[in-house]
Formats: sequence, C-alpha cells, structure tokens
Amino acid sequence: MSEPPAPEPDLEVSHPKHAAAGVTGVAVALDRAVRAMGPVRATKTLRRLNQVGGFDCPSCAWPDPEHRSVAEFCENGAKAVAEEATRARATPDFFARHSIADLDAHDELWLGQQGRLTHPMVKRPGATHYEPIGWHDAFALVADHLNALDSPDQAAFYTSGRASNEAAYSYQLFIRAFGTNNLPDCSNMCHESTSVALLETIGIGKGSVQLRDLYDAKLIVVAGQNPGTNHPRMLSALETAKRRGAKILSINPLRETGLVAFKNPQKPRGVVGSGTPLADLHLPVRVNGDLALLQAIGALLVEWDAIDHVFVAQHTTGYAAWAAHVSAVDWDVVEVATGLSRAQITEAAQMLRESDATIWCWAMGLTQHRNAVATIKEVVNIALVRGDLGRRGAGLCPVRGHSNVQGDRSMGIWERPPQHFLDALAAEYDFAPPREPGYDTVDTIRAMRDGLVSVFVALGGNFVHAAPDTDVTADALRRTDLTVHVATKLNRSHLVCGRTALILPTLGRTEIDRRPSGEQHVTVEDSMSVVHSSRGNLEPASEMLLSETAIVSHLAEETLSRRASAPVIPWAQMRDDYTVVRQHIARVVPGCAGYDVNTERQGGFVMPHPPRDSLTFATRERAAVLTVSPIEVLHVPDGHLLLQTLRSHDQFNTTIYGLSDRYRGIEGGRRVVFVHREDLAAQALDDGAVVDVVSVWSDGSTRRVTDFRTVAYDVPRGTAAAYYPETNPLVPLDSVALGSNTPTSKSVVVRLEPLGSARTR
Ligand SMILES: Nc1nc2c(c(=O)[nH]1)N[C@H]1C(S)=C(S)[C@@H](COP(=O)(O)OP(=O)(O)OC[C@H]3O[C@@H](n4cnc5c(=O)[nH]c(N)nc54)[C@H](O)[C@@H]3O)O[C@H]1N2
Ligand SMILES: Nc1nc2c(c(=O)[nH]1)N[C@H]1C(S)=C(S)[C@@H](COP(=O)(O)OP(=O)(O)OC[C@H]3O[C@@H](n4cnc5c(=O)[nH]c(N)nc54)[C@H](O)[C@@H]3O)O[C@H]1N2
Ligand code: SF4
Ligand SMILES: [Mo]
Repeated sequence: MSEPPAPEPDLEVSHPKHAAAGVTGVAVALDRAVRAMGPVRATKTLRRLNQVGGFDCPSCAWPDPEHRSVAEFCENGAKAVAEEATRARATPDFFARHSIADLDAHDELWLGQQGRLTHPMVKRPGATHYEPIGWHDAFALVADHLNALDSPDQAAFYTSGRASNEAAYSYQLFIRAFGTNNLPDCSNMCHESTSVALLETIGIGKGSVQLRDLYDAKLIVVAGQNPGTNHPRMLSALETAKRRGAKILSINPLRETGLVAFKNPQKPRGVVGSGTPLADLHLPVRVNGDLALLQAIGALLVEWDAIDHVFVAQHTTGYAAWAAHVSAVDWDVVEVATGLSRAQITEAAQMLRESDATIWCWAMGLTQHRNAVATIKEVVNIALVRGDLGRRGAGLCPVRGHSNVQGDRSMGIWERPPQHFLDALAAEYDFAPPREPGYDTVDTIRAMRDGLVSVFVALGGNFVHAAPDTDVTADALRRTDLTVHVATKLNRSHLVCGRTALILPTLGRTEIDRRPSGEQHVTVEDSMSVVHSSRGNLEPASEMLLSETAIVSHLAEETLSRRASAPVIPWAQMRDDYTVVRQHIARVVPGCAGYDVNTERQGGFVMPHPPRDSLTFATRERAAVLTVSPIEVLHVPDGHLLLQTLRSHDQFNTTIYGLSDRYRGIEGGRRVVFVHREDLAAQALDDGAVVDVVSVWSDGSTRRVTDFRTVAYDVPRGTAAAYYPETNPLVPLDSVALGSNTPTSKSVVVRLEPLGSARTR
C-alpha cells in the first residue's frame, strides 16, 4: 500500500534547540521586518519600539527596563511590528475579488498576509461578499441594531488585550451607559484564574513584582510559562538576576529552550557564545500536576519548619488548616499526579528553604486547567508562608499576555465590575450603571448559541479561533443578527458572520493618530502595573482609518443619542482630544489621580498595589488568606493522553507569522502532535505517523481534528502537546476552570487515531 499523502508536504522535524535567541533571533527579526516593511520603514519603526517617546510593543506585556538600550526589543516584538506595519493592503478591490466563502477556504497565515484593512466593509444579509460602507452608515447600522433589541443584555462586547486604556475606558463607558455588563474579554481565556485566585487571597487581582525585584531575587520560579518564545526579554532579566546570584527553578512538562540556555543578542558574548544556562533545576511536571507538586513542597516546608512564622502571624489567616492539610498529603498520589520523584520535589523545596526572596512567575501552564484557581491559590500559600510578599526581590508575578490586557481590566473591561467602580461611574456621569454581572467569554458563546445574544461587537481579537470548541463557537456567531469587528487585519472571525457583518478598520500602535486637537498618544499598563504613554510614528495604512477611541465614541454617540435615558457624556470632546478621556480616567479609576501628567513622566507611573506597597489586604479578613484545596487527579482512560495546546515560536495567538517553531525543531508546518516515544510505541504508532486527534468529554461526546503528524518528543509520559488554534475544536465549551470559567486549553483528554482506522464522526 502506498503511503498516505503527507498533510503538510514541507514539514520538517529536527532536534530541539539548546539555546534561545542569539544571532539567529536577530537575523530572523530583521529579515521579517525588512520583508514586510522595506529597509527604511523597518529601521524607522524599530528604532522607536519601546523607547521613551516611542510606541509600546504591541506583542506581550513584559515591562521595559528603566535604562533602555538602542534596540530595546526582541525577535517576536519585531515580528509583531512587521505584521502591523506591513505594506500589504486588503482593499475593497480585494474583497470584491474574493467571496467570503473563498476567503474562508484559506488558512490564518494567508489571511494575515493580505495586509492591513483599509476601508469599513459590510456584509448585508444573504450577500456573498463584503462591500464598502461609509463610516457614518456603519455607525448608524450598529446603532439601529442595538436600539432595536428588547434588552441591552442581548448584546455582548468583546475586547482583546491590545486596546489602549483610552479606547478601553471609552468602550466600557459606552457599554454600561447602553445598559449591560456583557463585557467578555481575552482575559477570560487567559489569566482569569490568576485574577480570581489573587483577588480572593490577597485582595487584588494583579501581581506584586516590579522589574527591579527580579534583579534582587534569590530564587525565581518559572512555572507553566515559555518565556523564550512568549516573553523573550524576560530572559534578559533572568540572565541579570542569575549574574547577581539568583537561582532559577523551572516547572514545565517541556524543557523549553529559553530556560535551558540563553544567548543575549544585545551582548557580544551572547551572539557568539554558548549562552547562559538559566534554570538550575528543571522539574518536568506532568501536565496538570502542579497543585499536587505545590502541596508536596508545602508539606516539606512545614516538616522542616521552614516557615516565616512572624509574617504568617502578622499578615495571614488560615495557617493551621493549611499546614494540617498539606502535611497529610499522600505521596503516592503526588508521584502519580506530578510524574516526579520525592527526591526531585525535595530538591525544589530545598531551593525555596534556602531563599529569603523568591519570585513566582507563571502563565498559561497554570491558568488553563480545571483546577487552575486552586493551583494559583497554592502558589500564593507557598509565597505567604515564606513571607515572600511586600518584600524586595520577592513576590507574585503572573506574566500577562497581550500588551495591554492588564490596563483594559483596570479601565473596567470586566463582566463582574466591583461595586466601587460602578459607584464611581454613577457619580461621574449621574446615571445608574447595570449592577448584575454580565457574560464572560464562555457564557457569551452559550448565550449566542441559545439565541439570547444577537449582536456581537469585538474590539480587536479573533474570537472564533481564540475561543474553545471552534465549531460550536462558529455556529453560535452565525446565529447572531449582527457581528462587528474593529480590526487592523483580516482574520477568521470576520468570515464567520452574523446575518449582517461589519469590519471597521483601525489604526495600530505603530501609526500616527491625528485628531482635530493634534497628534494623540495613548496609554497602556504592563504586566508589572507600570502605566505609560505610547506614540506611533508611521503614516496610517489608509486615509480612511479611525483610531479605536474614535470608533468607540462614534458608536456610543450614534447609539445613545437615540435613547431617552442615556447619561450626558462628552463623546466628541473625548475623541478629539484624548486628554479629556484621561481626565475622566483620573476621576473614575482608583489609583489614577493625576493620570495625564503621570503617564507622560519618563517611565510612566506604577499603579497602587496595597499588598506590595503596605502589606494591606482588601479581603474580608483584612489579611492575606491561606486556602485549602483538595487534590483531584484528572482521570485519563487507558490509551488516552492529556493534551496541552500551546504557542509555536512563530505566531501571536491566532495570528500565524510563519511556519518555523525553531526552538522545538519544527519547520514548514503546524499540524503536529508531540508525544513521548514510549507512548507512541505503546500505541503502535511511528514517529511521523499521520493521525486524527480525538478528544473525549464527560458527556460521552467526541471532537476531532484531522491529519496531524506525530513527533516523538521529550514530554512526560501520558501527555501530549499541539499548537493552538488548530486544536481549539478539541476543547469542549463546558470544560472550564472552576471559579474562573476559563477554558481548559492545557488539559484535554485525547486519543490518537491513525489514518485508516475507522473514523467515527
Ligand atoms: N510571540 C508570542 N508572544 C506571546 C504570545 C504569542 O502567541 N506569541 N501570546 C501572548 C499571550 S496572550 C499570552 S497569554 C502569553 C502566553 O505565554 P505562555 O503561557 O508561555 O504560552 P503557552 O505557549 O500557552 O505556553 C504555556 C507553557 O506552559 C507549559 N505547560 C503546559 N501545561 C502545563 C502544566 O500543567 N504545568 C506546568 N507547570 N506547565 C505547563 C507549556 O509546556 C508551555 O511551556 O504570551 C504572550 N506573548
Ligand atoms: N487552545 C487554546 N486557546 C487559547 C489559548 C491557548 O493557550 N490555547 N490562549 C488564550 C489566550 S491566553 C488568549 S489571550 C486568547 C487570545 O484571543 P484574541 O485576543 O481574541 O486573539 P488574537 O489572536 O490575539 O487577535 C488577533 C487579531 O486582533 C486584531 N488586531 C491586532 N492588532 C489590533 C489592534 O491594534 N486593534 C484592533 N482593534 N485589532 C487588532 C487583528 O485583526 C488580529 O487578527 O486566546 C485564548 N485561546
Ligand atoms: S519581550 Fe514582549 S514586549 Fe518586549 S519586545 Fe519582546 S515581545 Fe515586545
Ligand atoms: Mo493571553
């Protein structure tokens, strides 16, 4: 029998790389930038990236150092800029040439390569193509739909974390003045488990660490995060910390390249040398084994009395119950859940015992599991019993994803806004904002599916590919009357339309934003609560583009002017001079007094964080809360694997830059599933076999993605890994983290079905 045709003919698999960045990283960054922008534009743009007076990197939320070098960016920051500042354009002509069905047949890489959107476009009911529409007609169309609803709760307003503070503040104000808290956002799929866990235990949903703390730490734990790809400049901070004597503990099922060794491209030694070995100890934890691991570490700390009793007595509650709980941990269960030996766990616990200043960093490897909130609360437990909060060189450091996701939440992009925030809005604008919690991302999908939401508006993002259960989400979107996407570039969500659909093209971070009062800047908040300004320097991709802040305020004005009870809000002044928006922010958002001036100071200002600043806790107990969580080991039936879905080195979320996951040795394709060699053997599968990946869910339903190639890889036995968003169809909508409703994108029970085996569709 002849070989089945390879699903991706150019796919090549080689050995994973040992060191991250270095000269290849620089070369790739420059090559991509020059190819998309040309040499002059590339130089002009990259020179301003992350500089004081320049623009904030549109990629991740890692903070900028106080003292900046000439090239203050990384390979993936440069790719993000190239993606936005490309010279390619998706014009009305392009949309006339391609029907929506035709566009939908292309992959996300191709869609992105068509370039920047230039004109507002509409798809009318029954139409096969998008056609141009004037801005005013577009705003009126949205207003007509919104005002025709029986209840404001029949609309949902999504936000992706790239929106500026000015846009986000205006957007939430519009939505609440309209009358709903249906504000799903990308955070619901990302660090929501972190926000929930931290709010409950320390009274604020943000991390406590500043960049300089990393330089002063004795131990930095990096759990469930791949900084070499997703927060590359974090490696420079880790390298500095290491040079100053810090130890690094990596907790990850994969031996991610950046954590093993790092060549700093900004230093000559980094370009030529073999790199700084970063992690002192790597724990290859089984997927979803972190809660058990942390409790076992807790048990050892209690046993050794390596507890900061003074801190515990002064600042926490719940110690006795926590100590009793972890001390009773069942080591047999721990070894099954973690796949680690007692000796490995003891070595990690010793590192903690020996450190009097530990920082805990984490990302999606901890947040996207059924027990994610419990796991993060356990991180907090360990930090608290060691006194690692409100102390130099120590603290909690959830590493955020989107460049302004934290700022958006500060500005009120939250389906469960705190009452004090609503009180401040009520006082400022003299109206009664809605008080009931709204829909988050998963609940928005359910509501669209069930016909309860019929207008879906998205400020950025790519909802259909970011959300779980792709087919269910797509059907839900198609049931709506209207979908509206404010976007810089074409993506899948624009092709999965409501009966009527709008694409509203917007300026990006890299571009000059001219308003009647002059050139504007915007403000953003990084992962460490530093708020600062950002100014683009490129001519806009098209004369037709409006900024997000302008689009939102036009939508608001058009919609609310027709509603009798709408509050009086100076939309026109806000969009014509963003200083006016910042004055509103200063009065409404806690910690933002003097906002306009403070964000213009060199380096910006740091948002208040009571636990970090004064060891005060806005919890019911007025203290930090130690919590007790039972360990539940996920049951994976025989012949099945626990799949985590992750990012390659050549994508930003659903935006695919290219097909090179260099560090993991994957080139020319993305439909791969990483599996342990012995698990492949146990299932009589070859390395390189073509398989379907089938997920099984507790209600007996199955979901399938087809034509993946197996790659024998160093993952823990019984687990697997594959790229997002190709595997999102496998994540059941109802499979969510307890307490945060975050899709469990890092623990999906799957089996592999070789091509040729009966397909049970
Ligand atoms: N270049 C680039 N930068 C990005 C992004 C991007 O797509 N591209 N995305 C941005 C966004 S929105 C975000 S949220 C961040 C995401 O940043 P990351 O969280 O680093 O992203 P993932 O690729 O999802 O990687 C998750 C890591 O967790 C590990 N992991 C999986 N399951 C477990 C587990 O059970 N336990 C432990 N301990 N580890 C586990 C995986 O092996 C992997 O190393 O990056 C941001 N930055
Ligand atoms: N299976 C699985 N699913 C996941 C994850 C996972 O790890 N596994 N991770 C989750 C996480 S952490 C996140 S954050 C979400 C991401 O979810 P989203 O934020 O919804 O997705 P992105 O891919 O970041 O959105 C990219 C699109 O944003 C638009 N865009 C880019 N820049 C701008 C801009 O400046 N303004 C506007 N208006 N639009 C812009 C472009 O059209 C681009 O196509 O996905 C989640 N989904
Ligand atoms: S680390 Fe993140 S924010 Fe910094 S340059 Fe790289 S991608 Fe941009
Ligand atoms: Mo994210």
